[in-house]
Amino acid sequence: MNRVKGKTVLITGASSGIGLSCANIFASQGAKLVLLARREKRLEKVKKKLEEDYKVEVRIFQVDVCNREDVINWSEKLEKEGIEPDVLINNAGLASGLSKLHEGDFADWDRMIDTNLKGFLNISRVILPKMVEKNSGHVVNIGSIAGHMVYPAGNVYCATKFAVRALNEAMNIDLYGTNVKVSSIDPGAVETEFSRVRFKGDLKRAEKVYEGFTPLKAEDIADAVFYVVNTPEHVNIQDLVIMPTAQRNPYLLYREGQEQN
Ligand code: NDP
Ligand code: 8X3
Repeated sequence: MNRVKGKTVLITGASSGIGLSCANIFASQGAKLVLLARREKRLEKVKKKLEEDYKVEVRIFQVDVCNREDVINWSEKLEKEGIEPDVLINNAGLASGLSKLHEGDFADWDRMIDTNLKGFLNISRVILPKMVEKNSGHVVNIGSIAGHMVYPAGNVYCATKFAVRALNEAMNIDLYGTNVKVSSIDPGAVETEFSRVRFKGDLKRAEKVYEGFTPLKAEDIADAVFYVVNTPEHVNIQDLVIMPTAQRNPYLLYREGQEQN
C-alpha cells in the first residue's frame, strides 16, 4: 500500500547521497518534493530529472541549514506559498576531518556542530510547529552508528550523532500526545560523497574507506526511509540501525585481503 502519494516530503541535503536517493524513491511513489541544499545547480538537475521521470511537483531551495536567518526567511516563504510538509527528512550533515581530539581542528569542529546539530535544530524548529498544529506529520532523522558507539578519531562527529540520537528521543517525548511521528535511521558505512567531504576532496583516501567490502548504497537507506514513512498511522519506528553485512560495529569491519582487527 502506498501512503505517501500526494504527500509533501521535505528533504534537507538532497543534492547528493542519501538525500538524493530519498528524493528519487519518494518521487517514484508520487510524493511532492521540497528539496534543500547549498549547491543550487545540482538541485536544478535533480528537479528536472524527477519531474521528467515521475511527473511530480518538485520545489528546490538553496538554503544553508547552518544559517538561522536564511532558514527562518525560507520557512516564512514556504508558509506564504502554502507549502506544508507532511514529512521532514533531516538528512543534511557531514564529517570534516578525522583527528584525535587533542590534535583537532577548530574549523572542522565548528562545521560539524553547526551543520549536524545547529542546522538540524534550525530546520526542526521552523517545520515542527505546523505539524503539531495539524496534529499530523513525520520527522525522519538521519543519525548514524556513530551515534551509538564512538570510534577512534571520530570524537566530534560522533558527538554530533549522539546528539541527533538524543534529539530523536527528545522529539518523541516532546511530541507525546500528538500524532506526529519521529524516527531515526542510523546507518553504518554508506558509499556517498561523505568521505570525499570528510577528507576534503582527497579521492584516494575517500575510496580506501570502502575498499575490501561491500558498503551500503544510498538507495539501501532510502528504501528504509520509505518503509518507515509508509507505515500506518499507528506505527512509529523510533530507531533503525542499518549496517553493511561486513560491518558489525563502527570499527569492526571485515575487509577481504586485509589483516583483520
Ligand atoms: P553526502 O555528502 O553525499 O550528502 C550530504 C548532503 O548534505 C549533501 O546534499 C549536501 O549538500 C548536504 N549538506 C551538507 N551541509 C549542508 C548545509 N550546511 N546546508 C544544506 N545542506 C547541506 O553524504 P551522505 O548522503 O552520506 O550524508 C547524509 C547524511 O547521512 C549525513 O547526515 C551523514 O552524517 C549521514 N550518514 C552518512 C553515512 C555514510 O557512511 N555515508 C553513515 C551514517 C550517517 P550541499 O553540499 O549541496 O549543501
Ligand atoms: C558515518 C559513518 O562510520 O564514518 O556516520 O561514522 S561513520
